[in-house]
Amino acid sequence: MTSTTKLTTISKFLSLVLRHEPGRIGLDLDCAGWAAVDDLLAKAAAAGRSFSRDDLREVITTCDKQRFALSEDGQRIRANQGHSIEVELGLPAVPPPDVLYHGTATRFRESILRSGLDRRSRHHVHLTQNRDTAISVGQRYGIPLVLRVDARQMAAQGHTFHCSANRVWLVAQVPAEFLEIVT
Ligand code: HQG
Repeated sequence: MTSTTKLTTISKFLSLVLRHEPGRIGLDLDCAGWAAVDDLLAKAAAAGRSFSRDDLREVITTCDKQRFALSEDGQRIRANQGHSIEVELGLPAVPPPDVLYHGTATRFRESILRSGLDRRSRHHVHLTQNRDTAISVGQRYGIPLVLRVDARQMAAQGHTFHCSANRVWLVAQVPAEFLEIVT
């Protein structure tokens, strides 16, 4: 059993190289964001970030947010969402639940109410069905601001939603008219 601290460190490293900067260790991702596990292990080790295949499996299976997925044959790994680099995850469009939530920082309140939620450096705006999850996402910034998104109306007006393998709801933007402050 690997320590939680070590698993968290590996998870953060995987987020970095699988979502944002594969080039930092010379890792190749295909257009759908997959990296070969052997290549990842070798290049991580060469960069001084050694961990085993078992460590990797443990991160994937125990990670609270299920951030990473293995291919069916176990040979490839990718991040389920959260990329800033260009990848095509191939997620189908799905009808959203009526209400979704977004957790953010109270200091963004005025800007968001003025111009809506935009995707910033990521591919999509990240939304959740679970209000508590939105609170914890917001708490990363300090005092959280939780917004309710009228996803039903958005979908009715033609906005396309996707749901990642780890149940994060993804949309290109949320215009301000669909937002309401919860807390
Ligand atoms: C904000 C974590 C001002 C937006 C979390 C957010 C999530 C605006 C920030 C995942 C704005 C972007 C994603 C506007 C958007 N004015 N601020 N018009 N529009 N923003 O990190 O949603 O642990 O890219 O509210 O749990 O915070 O990495 O997005 O605060 O699921 O797996 O701009 O990251 O998951 O920040 O977090 P981010 P996020 P992981």
